[in-house]
Amino acid sequence: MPGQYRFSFGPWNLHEGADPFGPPVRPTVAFAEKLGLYKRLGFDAVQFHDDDAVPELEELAPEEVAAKAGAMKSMLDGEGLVAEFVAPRLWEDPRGIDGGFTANDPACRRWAMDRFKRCVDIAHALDTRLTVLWLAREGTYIRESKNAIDAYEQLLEAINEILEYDRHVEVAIEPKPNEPMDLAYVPTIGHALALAERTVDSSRVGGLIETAHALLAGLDPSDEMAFALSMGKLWSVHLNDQNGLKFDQDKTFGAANLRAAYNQVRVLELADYAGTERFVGLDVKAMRTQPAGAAHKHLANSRAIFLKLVDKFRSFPIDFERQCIADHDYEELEMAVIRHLLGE
Ligand code: XUL
Ligand code: MN
Repeated sequence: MPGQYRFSFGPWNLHEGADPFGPPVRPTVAFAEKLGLYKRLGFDAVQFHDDDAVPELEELAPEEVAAKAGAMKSMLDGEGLVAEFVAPRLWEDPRGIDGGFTANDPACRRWAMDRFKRCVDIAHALDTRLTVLWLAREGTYIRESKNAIDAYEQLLEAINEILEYDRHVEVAIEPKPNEPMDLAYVPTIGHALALAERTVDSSRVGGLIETAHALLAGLDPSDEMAFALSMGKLWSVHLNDQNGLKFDQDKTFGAANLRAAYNQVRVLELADYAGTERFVGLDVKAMRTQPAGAAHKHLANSRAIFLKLVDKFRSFPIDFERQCIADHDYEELEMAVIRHLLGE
């Protein structure tokens, strides 16, 4: 029996529609209202940034952070939801302007480390071991502004410090090659898992692969996932889609390239990802044109497309595939895939 997929998304996926060229176009949805949508849309878990869980945490004393994180846990319990992970949002604070762990200013590096520890405390309060590091501004606009060799050592030291701070915490690195930076450190899962191997406890450092981020690196998301799966290190995914090498679009899963989406589902199926009990995360944005009452459809649609592609994988004529492979007739196999996806 294959495992059952469980789905997650982040509260930022229900958003007001602002982009770099225009203001919000939809009213803010209150957090409690967002939580109410999860089960209705078929989701079991919430992805958190630290300040999604505890807003304005920089203004609060440690006891207040703990109390607010506890209140958030009760809200989750009330909805029958769990937290999938908590990620430190280092990229919005002025102290993170030059990157956190790789900032040139040592005071900023200390702040980033402290913020990561607060994030781990919040994860603990929300009853999850998993933290996610999207290394947003850990990189450069111009190469000469940092020593990249030192930067990789600083990232290693930061992860080591967090592994030692909490004996149970897990760190999943979410690689992305660019945006907001011109070039980011740790651009691919290969970089992330090589770094993981050098840490003091590599068994607690893995990866989260986002479709759009792999595409922005010019790589195939399903092969990136396969690499992490082959090492037992795919601890979450951010499924979405991306129409070429542009800004990070976070389109509905499968909306730009259905064949590539099928192959991501296929690799998760081949590895029995559902059996690992890790979540299928989405990181998708509603189109700016969506009216307020319909700005959640991208989530339910992405999940539905994922499940339809699971059915496609499970109903593929496997004997025919084997025969094509035995005959080296990959043209015939390609046609069979297309026919199957077209519903013939
Ligand atoms: C940024 C991105 C983030 C992370 C969470 O491109 O994907 O939303 O997934 O911090
Ligand atoms: Mn993401």
